[in-house]
Amino acid sequence: MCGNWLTRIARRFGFIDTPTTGRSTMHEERSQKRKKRALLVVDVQNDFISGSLSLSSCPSKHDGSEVVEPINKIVTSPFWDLVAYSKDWHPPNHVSFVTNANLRKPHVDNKTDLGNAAVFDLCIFDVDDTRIDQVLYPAHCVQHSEGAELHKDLKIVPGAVTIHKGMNPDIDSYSAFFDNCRKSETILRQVLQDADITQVYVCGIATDICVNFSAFDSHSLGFETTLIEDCCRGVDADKCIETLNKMKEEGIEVITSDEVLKRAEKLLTEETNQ
Ligand code: VGL
Ligand code: ZN
Repeated sequence: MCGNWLTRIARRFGFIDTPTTGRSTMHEERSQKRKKRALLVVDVQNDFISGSLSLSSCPSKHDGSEVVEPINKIVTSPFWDLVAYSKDWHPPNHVSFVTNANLRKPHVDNKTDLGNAAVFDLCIFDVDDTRIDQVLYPAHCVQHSEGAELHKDLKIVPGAVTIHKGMNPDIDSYSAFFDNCRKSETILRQVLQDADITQVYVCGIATDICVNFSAFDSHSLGFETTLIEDCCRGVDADKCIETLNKMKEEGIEVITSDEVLKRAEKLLTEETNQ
């Protein structure tokens, strides 16, 4: 175990060659060092734009459809080595639905009347002796429903990966990487690692919820993480500002889609001049 670990570190820092590839050429060394970028498009689904959990009916009153144009502008760029779209993908008995508040046992610390629970109430459930803190929402993004589809005008690039999340009826999943209890994870981390991705750019809906959790998980997993702010809309405008400030404090870069295009252009010029 210890030997394997040392070997991996030594290989990572270039002290030894990997036995499978033998001595690497200059070209291979350059491409090994090259940064690889992924774009993660979070939850650009009908229910958050025009459906049951439309941002326009949330405190922010945002128009979620406004993310489509700036995302379409960047998503087809050769800047990306990988593009992933996440989808909130809930079963009908999901713990986050206000209509299901009565289905589960209240935890001793719960203060909300589960018989009269309302949207945005915080409930505390006891599921198999695990405490589940859950904000309630209208039923949304039910598996295979129209509301769970991505917005019809969003460009889907060939070869992109779809990440489904929130399938466990008892545990919500704001992040495209892990559920809210970090008990299970989606395929996203593995997909990014298999493609040697080092940088993850995040955009989509909602800035203060699923985009927030996905970006922080990406950062905590060691990916250089960037938020594209004009490609995001949120549930609560003040919380969106708080989210962006916290990101900047903790080392998540916040930029615009125009800056992404500038970087893409610069990279293309560098590569053609090599
Ligand atoms: C989301 C609330 C509930 C999101 C998902 O995508 O931000 N928000 N489920
Ligand atoms: Zn959800």
